[in-house]
Amino acid sequence: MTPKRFKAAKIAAVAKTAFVGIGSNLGDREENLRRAVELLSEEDGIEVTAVSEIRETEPVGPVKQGPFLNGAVRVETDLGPQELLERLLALEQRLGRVRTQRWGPRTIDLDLLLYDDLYVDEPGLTVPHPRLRERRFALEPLADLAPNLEIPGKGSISSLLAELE
Ligand code: GSY
Repeated sequence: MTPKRFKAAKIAAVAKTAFVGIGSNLGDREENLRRAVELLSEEDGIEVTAVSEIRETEPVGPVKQGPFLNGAVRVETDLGPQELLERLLALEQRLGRVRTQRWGPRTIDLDLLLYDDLYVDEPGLTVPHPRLRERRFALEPLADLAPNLEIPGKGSISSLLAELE
């Protein structure tokens, strides 16, 4: 009997769900975000499964700068969290991000917000993102995609947003 042939899947059957925050406040912000999502979806081992609403948000933090466009993306991936983070950093570079000033303006920001129900605290990798709780600009897009999602050790996204009210 001839074995059935299957088209190779882009990602393994056992994939993890992760959420990536996207932001831009330099150059053509909308185009930067659009291109980031496009490149992310072209990466091996990453499938973009949902994109939140994109919102204009006031800058948060110590640096005076222009407003951001922020959103979030849900991905299915067979990469581990460290490898996924490395891909995000490489994509930021491809999209022209130059790290000159901490907290400063940027063409693109790709933040690993959540990876499955994993809690990791290692040098260079903290998941859930360490400042997620304080960041309405990250929580609101996450709420578009998964309002009832539990953030390990912190509660649901909607309850964290309610705490910010
Ligand atoms: O890592 C976040 C970069 N960032 C942002 C942002 O994405 N949005 C808003 N509204 N303020 C910010 N401040 C910083 S730093």
